[in-house]
Amino acid sequence: RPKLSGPELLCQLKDKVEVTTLTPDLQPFSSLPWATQLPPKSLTADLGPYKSCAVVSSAGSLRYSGLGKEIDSHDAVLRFNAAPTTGYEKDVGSKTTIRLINSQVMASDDHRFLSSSLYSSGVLVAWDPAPFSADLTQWYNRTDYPIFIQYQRYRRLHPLQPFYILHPRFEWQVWQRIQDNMAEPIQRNPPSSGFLGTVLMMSLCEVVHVYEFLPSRRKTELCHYYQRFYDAACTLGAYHPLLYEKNLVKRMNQGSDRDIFTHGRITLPGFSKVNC
Ligand code: NCC
Repeated sequence: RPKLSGPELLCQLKDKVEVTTLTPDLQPFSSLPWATQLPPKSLTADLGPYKSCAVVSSAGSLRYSGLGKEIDSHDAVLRFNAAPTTGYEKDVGSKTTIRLINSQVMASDDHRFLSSSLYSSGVLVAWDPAPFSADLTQWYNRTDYPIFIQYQRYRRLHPLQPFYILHPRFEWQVWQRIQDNMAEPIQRNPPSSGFLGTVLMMSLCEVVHVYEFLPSRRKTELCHYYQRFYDAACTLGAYHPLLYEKNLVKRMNQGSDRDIFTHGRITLPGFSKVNC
Protein backbone atom coordinates (compact mmCIF):
# COMPACT_ATOMS: atom_id res chain seq x y z
CA ARG A 1 0.00 0.00 0.00
CA PRO A 2 1.23 3.54 -0.66
CA LYS A 3 2.64 5.32 2.36
CA LEU A 4 0.56 8.44 2.99
CA SER A 5 2.17 11.81 3.59
CA GLY A 6 1.51 13.82 6.76
CA PRO A 7 -1.17 16.03 5.13
CA GLU A 8 -2.89 12.95 3.64
CA LEU A 9 -2.96 11.29 7.05
CA LEU A 10 -4.45 14.42 8.58
CA CYS A 11 -7.20 14.44 5.95
CA GLN A 12 -7.99 10.78 6.60
CA LEU A 13 -8.33 11.42 10.32
CA LYS A 14 -10.52 14.44 9.69
CA ASP A 15 -12.77 12.66 7.17
CA LYS A 16 -13.04 9.18 8.64
CA VAL A 17 -13.20 9.76 12.39
CA GLU A 18 -16.29 11.13 14.08
CA VAL A 19 -15.66 12.47 17.56
CA THR A 20 -18.96 11.59 19.22
CA THR A 21 -20.12 10.96 22.77
CA LEU A 22 -23.16 9.14 24.12
CA THR A 23 -26.41 11.09 24.20
CA PRO A 24 -29.70 10.08 25.87
CA ASP A 25 -31.45 9.50 22.52
CA LEU A 26 -29.26 6.53 21.53
CA GLN A 27 -30.42 2.92 21.90
CA PRO A 28 -30.22 1.13 24.33
CA PHE A 29 -29.80 4.19 26.58
CA SER A 30 -33.02 5.86 25.44
CA SER A 31 -35.04 3.17 27.23
CA LEU A 32 -33.03 3.33 30.48
CA PRO A 33 -34.16 5.74 33.23
CA TRP A 34 -30.61 6.95 34.07
CA ALA A 35 -29.97 8.08 30.47
CA THR A 36 -31.17 11.55 31.49
CA GLN A 37 -27.82 11.87 33.34
CA LEU A 38 -25.99 11.84 29.98
CA PRO A 39 -25.32 15.28 28.44
CA PRO A 40 -28.06 16.08 25.90
CA LYS A 41 -25.54 17.11 23.23
CA SER A 42 -22.28 15.63 22.00
CA LEU A 43 -19.03 17.04 23.43
CA THR A 44 -17.98 18.81 20.23
CA ALA A 45 -21.26 20.75 20.23
CA ASP A 46 -20.66 21.97 23.79
CA LEU A 47 -16.89 22.65 23.99
CA GLY A 48 -14.53 24.89 22.06
CA PRO A 49 -13.52 25.95 19.57
CA TYR A 50 -10.23 26.76 21.29
CA LYS A 51 -7.31 28.51 19.62
CA SER A 52 -4.43 26.60 21.20
CA CYS A 53 -4.50 23.36 23.15
CA ALA A 54 -2.01 21.26 25.08
CA VAL A 55 -2.20 17.49 25.42
CA VAL A 56 -0.09 16.36 28.38
CA SER A 57 0.94 12.70 28.23
CA SER A 58 1.68 11.12 31.58
CA ALA A 59 5.19 10.04 30.58
CA GLY A 60 8.06 9.96 33.06
CA SER A 61 10.06 12.18 30.71
CA LEU A 62 7.92 15.16 31.79
CA ARG A 63 9.76 15.04 35.13
CA TYR A 64 12.29 17.92 35.33
CA SER A 65 11.04 19.24 31.98
CA GLY A 66 10.15 22.70 33.33
CA LEU A 67 7.31 22.81 30.77
CA GLY A 68 4.60 23.88 33.23
CA LYS A 69 4.36 27.55 32.21
CA GLU A 70 4.33 26.71 28.51
CA ILE A 71 1.60 24.09 29.01
CA ASP A 72 -0.57 26.47 31.05
CA SER A 73 -0.30 29.19 28.38
CA HIS A 74 -2.68 27.20 26.12
CA ASP A 75 -6.41 27.98 26.01
CA ALA A 76 -7.27 24.41 26.95
CA VAL A 77 -5.25 21.61 28.56
CA LEU A 78 -6.05 17.89 28.36
CA ARG A 79 -4.74 15.42 30.96
CA PHE A 80 -5.16 11.68 31.42
CA ASN A 81 -6.42 9.24 34.04
CA ALA A 82 -4.93 9.79 37.50
CA ALA A 83 -2.21 12.26 36.40
CA PRO A 84 -1.94 14.95 39.12
CA THR A 85 -0.82 18.58 38.87
CA THR A 86 -0.40 19.34 42.60
CA GLY A 87 3.29 19.12 43.42
CA TYR A 88 4.29 18.88 39.73
CA GLU A 89 3.26 22.36 38.54
CA LYS A 90 6.75 23.31 37.38
CA ASP A 91 6.87 20.40 34.95
CA VAL A 92 3.24 19.88 33.88
CA GLY A 93 1.39 23.10 34.78
CA SER A 94 -1.78 23.39 36.81
CA LYS A 95 -4.59 24.04 34.32
CA THR A 96 -6.93 21.15 33.53
CA THR A 97 -9.70 21.86 31.04
CA ILE A 98 -10.51 18.25 30.15
CA ARG A 99 -9.52 14.97 31.80
CA LEU A 100 -9.80 11.81 29.70
CA ILE A 101 -10.10 8.68 31.82
CA ASN A 102 -10.31 5.00 30.99
CA SER A 103 -12.94 2.80 32.63
CA GLN A 104 -10.27 1.01 34.68
CA VAL A 105 -9.59 4.23 36.57
CA MET A 106 -13.31 4.64 37.28
CA ALA A 107 -13.65 1.11 38.60
CA SER A 108 -10.48 0.32 40.55
CA ASP A 109 -10.41 0.98 44.31
CA ASP A 110 -6.87 2.42 44.23
CA HIS A 111 -7.94 5.48 42.29
CA ARG A 112 -10.81 6.47 44.62
CA PHE A 113 -12.59 7.86 41.59
CA LEU A 114 -15.78 8.77 43.44
CA SER A 115 -14.10 10.60 46.33
CA SER A 116 -10.73 11.97 45.15
CA SER A 117 -10.60 15.70 44.35
CA LEU A 118 -8.24 14.90 41.46
CA TYR A 119 -11.22 14.33 39.18
CA SER A 120 -13.42 17.21 40.27
CA SER A 121 -11.97 20.02 38.12
CA GLY A 122 -12.61 20.47 34.43
CA VAL A 123 -14.70 18.41 32.07
CA LEU A 124 -14.54 14.62 32.41
CA VAL A 125 -14.55 12.32 29.39
CA ALA A 126 -14.55 8.55 29.90
CA TRP A 127 -14.03 5.62 27.58
CA ASP A 128 -14.09 1.82 27.82
CA PRO A 129 -12.45 -0.75 25.52
CA ALA A 130 -15.63 -1.79 23.69
CA PRO A 131 -16.03 -4.89 21.49
CA PHE A 132 -14.71 -4.30 17.98
CA SER A 133 -18.18 -4.08 16.43
CA ALA A 134 -18.89 -0.90 18.41
CA ASP A 135 -22.51 -2.02 18.71
CA LEU A 136 -23.92 -0.11 21.68
CA THR A 137 -26.22 -2.84 23.03
CA GLN A 138 -23.52 -5.50 22.81
CA TRP A 139 -21.11 -3.20 24.60
CA TYR A 140 -23.64 -2.17 27.24
CA ASN A 141 -24.10 -5.82 28.19
CA ARG A 142 -20.37 -6.56 28.25
CA THR A 143 -18.25 -3.54 29.15
CA ASP A 144 -14.58 -4.13 30.03
CA TYR A 145 -15.08 -2.38 33.41
CA PRO A 146 -18.36 -1.23 35.05
CA ILE A 147 -18.23 2.19 33.39
CA PHE A 148 -21.99 2.83 33.47
CA ILE A 149 -22.48 1.94 37.14
CA GLN A 150 -19.59 4.20 38.12
CA TYR A 151 -20.83 6.95 35.80
CA GLN A 152 -24.24 6.98 37.48
CA ARG A 153 -22.69 7.06 40.95
CA TYR A 154 -20.32 9.89 40.01
CA ARG A 155 -23.09 11.95 38.42
CA ARG A 156 -25.19 11.67 41.56
CA LEU A 157 -22.27 12.96 43.66
CA HIS A 158 -21.19 15.70 41.19
CA PRO A 159 -24.30 16.62 39.20
CA LEU A 160 -22.92 19.96 37.98
CA GLN A 161 -19.60 18.77 36.52
CA PRO A 162 -19.81 18.08 32.78
CA PHE A 163 -19.11 14.39 32.14
CA TYR A 164 -19.17 12.71 28.72
CA ILE A 165 -18.70 9.10 27.59
CA LEU A 166 -17.00 8.50 24.24
CA HIS A 167 -18.96 6.56 21.63
CA PRO A 168 -17.09 3.27 21.00
CA ARG A 169 -17.31 3.95 17.28
CA PHE A 170 -14.76 6.71 17.85
CA GLU A 171 -12.11 4.43 19.35
CA TRP A 172 -12.45 1.87 16.54
CA GLN A 173 -12.44 4.50 13.81
CA VAL A 174 -9.16 5.81 15.23
CA TRP A 175 -7.86 2.21 15.45
CA GLN A 176 -8.77 1.69 11.77
CA ARG A 177 -6.72 4.75 10.75
CA ILE A 178 -3.70 3.22 12.48
CA GLN A 179 -4.23 -0.23 10.92
CA ASP A 180 -4.82 1.09 7.40
CA ASN A 181 -1.51 2.92 7.55
CA MET A 182 0.64 0.06 8.79
CA ALA A 183 2.02 -2.79 6.71
CA GLU A 184 1.50 -5.47 9.36
CA PRO A 185 -1.60 -6.38 11.38
CA ILE A 186 -1.74 -4.52 14.69
CA GLN A 187 -3.29 -5.82 17.92
CA ARG A 188 -7.08 -5.49 18.03
CA ASN A 189 -7.07 -3.38 21.18
CA PRO A 190 -8.21 0.24 21.22
CA PRO A 191 -5.66 3.06 20.91
CA SER A 192 -4.20 4.51 24.12
CA SER A 193 -5.89 7.36 25.95
CA GLY A 194 -3.01 9.53 24.72
CA PHE A 195 -3.84 9.10 21.04
CA LEU A 196 -7.62 9.18 21.55
CA GLY A 197 -7.20 12.44 23.45
CA THR A 198 -4.99 13.92 20.75
CA VAL A 199 -7.63 13.27 18.07
CA LEU A 200 -10.33 14.59 20.41
CA MET A 201 -8.42 17.87 20.85
CA MET A 202 -7.83 18.14 17.09
CA SER A 203 -11.60 18.36 16.74
CA LEU A 204 -11.84 21.19 19.32
CA CYS A 205 -8.73 23.32 18.72
CA GLU A 206 -6.99 25.28 15.97
CA VAL A 207 -3.58 24.03 17.00
CA VAL A 208 -2.65 21.16 19.30
CA HIS A 209 0.70 20.73 21.08
CA VAL A 210 1.27 17.24 22.42
CA TYR A 211 3.90 16.91 25.17
CA GLU A 212 6.16 13.89 25.68
CA PHE A 213 4.09 11.52 23.57
CA LEU A 214 7.16 11.30 21.36
CA PRO A 215 9.86 11.26 24.02
CA SER A 216 12.43 14.07 24.23
CA ARG A 217 16.08 13.82 25.26
CA ARG A 218 14.67 13.19 28.76
CA LYS A 219 13.37 9.78 27.58
CA THR A 220 13.32 7.41 30.54
CA GLU A 221 11.94 4.06 31.62
CA LEU A 222 10.14 5.87 34.43
CA CYS A 223 6.53 5.07 33.51
CA HIS A 224 4.72 8.19 34.82
CA TYR A 225 6.05 11.56 35.99
CA TYR A 226 4.10 11.08 39.22
CA GLN A 227 5.09 7.54 40.29
CA ARG A 228 8.26 5.60 41.12
CA PHE A 229 7.56 2.77 38.72
CA TYR A 230 9.80 1.75 35.83
CA ASP A 231 8.62 -0.10 32.74
CA ALA A 232 9.65 0.56 29.13
CA ALA A 233 6.26 -0.80 27.99
CA CYS A 234 4.64 2.44 29.22
CA THR A 235 6.41 4.32 26.43
CA LEU A 236 6.50 1.56 23.82
CA GLY A 237 3.15 -0.13 24.43
CA ALA A 238 1.93 -3.63 25.18
CA TYR A 239 -1.86 -3.76 25.22
CA HIS A 240 -2.34 -0.60 23.16
CA PRO A 241 -0.87 -0.22 19.64
CA LEU A 242 1.18 2.62 21.13
CA LEU A 243 4.28 2.38 18.95
CA TYR A 244 2.10 2.53 15.81
CA GLU A 245 0.24 5.54 17.21
CA LYS A 246 3.56 7.28 17.77
CA ASN A 247 4.67 6.47 14.24
CA LEU A 248 1.52 8.15 12.84
CA VAL A 249 1.91 11.20 15.08
CA LYS A 250 5.54 11.56 13.98
CA ARG A 251 4.41 11.57 10.35
CA MET A 252 1.72 14.20 11.00
CA ASN A 253 3.95 16.48 13.10
CA GLN A 254 4.22 20.00 11.71
CA GLY A 255 6.83 21.09 14.24
CA SER A 256 10.57 20.45 14.05
CA ASP A 257 12.55 17.42 15.21
CA ARG A 258 14.39 19.84 17.49
CA ASP A 259 11.06 20.60 19.27
CA ILE A 260 10.70 16.90 19.97
CA PHE A 261 14.26 16.58 21.21
CA THR A 262 14.24 19.57 23.55
CA HIS A 263 10.57 19.91 24.56
CA GLY A 264 9.04 16.54 23.67
CA ARG A 265 6.66 18.76 21.69
CA ILE A 266 4.56 17.81 18.64
CA THR A 267 2.52 20.39 16.71
CA LEU A 268 -0.68 19.25 14.99
CA PRO A 269 -3.29 21.35 13.21
CA GLY A 270 -6.89 21.21 14.36
CA PHE A 271 -9.35 19.71 11.86
CA SER A 272 -10.81 23.16 11.16
CA LYS A 273 -7.38 24.14 9.78
CA VAL A 274 -6.92 21.04 7.62
CA ASN A 275 -7.88 21.57 3.97
CA CYS A 276 -8.60 18.36 2.10
O1 NCC B 1 -0.44 5.28 31.64
P1 NCC B 1 -1.55 6.13 31.16
O2 NCC B 1 -2.35 5.30 30.01
O3 NCC B 1 -2.49 6.68 32.17
O4 NCC B 1 -0.93 7.35 30.34
C1 NCC B 1 -1.72 8.27 29.60
C2 NCC B 1 -1.20 8.35 28.17
O5 NCC B 1 0.11 8.92 28.16
C3 NCC B 1 0.92 8.30 27.16
N1 NCC B 1 2.16 7.77 27.80
C4 NCC B 1 2.16 7.43 29.12
C5 NCC B 1 3.35 6.99 29.71
C6 NCC B 1 4.51 6.92 28.95
N2 NCC B 1 5.68 6.54 29.50
N3 NCC B 1 4.47 7.25 27.65
C7 NCC B 1 3.33 7.68 27.06
O6 NCC B 1 3.33 8.00 25.86
C8 NCC B 1 0.06 7.21 26.52
O7 NCC B 1 -0.47 7.71 25.31
C9 NCC B 1 -1.06 6.99 27.52
O8 NCC B 1 -2.27 6.61 26.92
C10 NCC B 1 -4.35 4.59 29.03
O9 NCC B 1 -4.02 4.72 27.84
O10 NCC B 1 -5.48 4.80 29.47
C11 NCC B 1 -3.22 4.17 30.03
O11 NCC B 1 -3.78 3.91 31.32
C12 NCC B 1 -3.01 3.11 32.25
C13 NCC B 1 -3.81 2.95 33.57
O12 NCC B 1 -5.04 2.29 33.34
C14 NCC B 1 -4.10 4.35 34.14
O13 NCC B 1 -2.93 5.11 34.24
C15 NCC B 1 -4.69 4.24 35.54
O14 NCC B 1 -3.78 3.70 36.44
C16 NCC B 1 -2.65 1.77 31.64
N4 NCC B 1 -1.87 0.98 32.59
C17 NCC B 1 -2.24 -0.23 33.02
O15 NCC B 1 -3.26 -0.76 32.68
C18 NCC B 1 -1.31 -0.90 34.02
C19 NCC B 1 -1.80 2.04 30.40
O16 NCC B 1 -1.49 0.80 29.77
C20 NCC B 1 -2.52 2.94 29.42
